[in-house]
Amino acid sequence: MKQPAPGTRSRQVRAMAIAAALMIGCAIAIPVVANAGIAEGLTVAVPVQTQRPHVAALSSWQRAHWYSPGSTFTLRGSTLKKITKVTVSGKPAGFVSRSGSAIRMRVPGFSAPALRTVSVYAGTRLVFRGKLHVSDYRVVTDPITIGPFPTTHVQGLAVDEQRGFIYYSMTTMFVKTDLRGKVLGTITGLDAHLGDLTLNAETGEVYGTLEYDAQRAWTVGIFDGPALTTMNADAEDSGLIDTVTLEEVAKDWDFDVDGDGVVDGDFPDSVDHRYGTAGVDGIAFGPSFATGEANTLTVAYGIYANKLRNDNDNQVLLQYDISDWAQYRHPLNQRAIPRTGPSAPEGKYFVRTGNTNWGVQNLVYDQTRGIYMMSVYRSQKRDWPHYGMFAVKASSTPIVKDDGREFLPLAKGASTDAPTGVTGWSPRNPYGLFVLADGTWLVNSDSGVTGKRYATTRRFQFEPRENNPLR
Ligand SMILES: [Ca+2]
Ligand SMILES: [Ca+2]
Ligand SMILES: [Ca+2]
Repeated sequence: MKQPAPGTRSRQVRAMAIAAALMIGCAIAIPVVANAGIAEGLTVAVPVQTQRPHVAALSSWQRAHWYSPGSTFTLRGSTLKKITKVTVSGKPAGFVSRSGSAIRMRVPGFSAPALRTVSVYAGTRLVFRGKLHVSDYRVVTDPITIGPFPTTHVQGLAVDEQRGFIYYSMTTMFVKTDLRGKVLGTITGLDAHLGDLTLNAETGEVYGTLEYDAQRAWTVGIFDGPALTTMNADAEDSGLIDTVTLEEVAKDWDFDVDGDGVVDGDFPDSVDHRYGTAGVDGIAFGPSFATGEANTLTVAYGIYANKLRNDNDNQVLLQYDISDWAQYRHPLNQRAIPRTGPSAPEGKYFVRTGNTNWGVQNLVYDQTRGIYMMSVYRSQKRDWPHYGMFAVKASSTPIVKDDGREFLPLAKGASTDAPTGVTGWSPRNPYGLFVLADGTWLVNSDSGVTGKRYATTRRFQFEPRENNPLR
């Protein structure tokens, strides 16, 4: 390529600088001695911007949230009047409203959900670049109904916003859909009770409570959700499920409470089974109560309803650091559940709510409010309130009782029962809960008959002052 003659390049630099200065309209020309290696004895005009349009970065909330085409996002900053164009991955975003410090933009449509680049221009000049998750799906605004499935009712829900999947536990079936509810795969052949679900956002794997009562094996089933792409994949042959057995649960279930030398079988009226332990159900990832460490797994007990004993008036939560669980994971073998797992949890906590029918049904962590929420089938005991949801702050300090047990206080609900001090909410029974990164709640309801069962997922805002807080 031919080199420009000495002076040509410097004239171009100067012309460009002056053009830029004129475009901004308030530049001041300052004589600058250019690098002698480029040209000698030249002056160039350097624009000084006194009113540079400024766009603040998109907030982490905006980046994390999935936007549907047609929905809006907001750019904030100062002196935004000069902004002439905003694009999302090259497609123009529509101005909805603008003020001096905020512009609301409409998200353009795309054929596939992805992380999209937001570019903001003042004239031809790019003044900001950021990222927004854009999805063609409307999971979060429209009700989704799936089914019918040849099972009993829906038990749990987990949503992977990043990868675009929803997972359902249908008691004996595991169902994967896209964010519109189109079924992408199912796992059948589960000879167990699959209860609540949760998502390990780091790996995309789904963790669910999987009970093999006849073998007295209470496990966490780890489902390779992203890899499930077929209908009726076999629970064992597909290789999609690992189990980790929780021996702590077996220790409490096997406890001979009345000391007659015999541990009763699996029935609610039994006096055995310490704390009324029936198994496991609620499960959620969230912070550790002991260390605050994120991505700690909490598993809640299923508890028998029994009005004739008092050691069953608490929910029981076990917390596990799963970072060393690779050593315990074993492919599902339903004839002989591998009893590999941690011998004890990192933390074991009691929450006084009164006895409830089957303990914690759904456990979720709401990161925007810093609370764990437990939904239950209500208490049958006369002297206790019959709330359906209870919250515990992740930051709460456990209170150690004389017998060494650690108790977590309830966070204040919409109603409080003065005699017991129990506080909570009274929603309609959810059959699966999940809280999205932006703090909106997804709630399952159940319909149909056994053998032809449907699940419907709806989006709600959580209103902590309302007795029915999900509306
Ligand atoms: Ca006994
Ligand atoms: Ca359940
Ligand atoms: Ca859960």
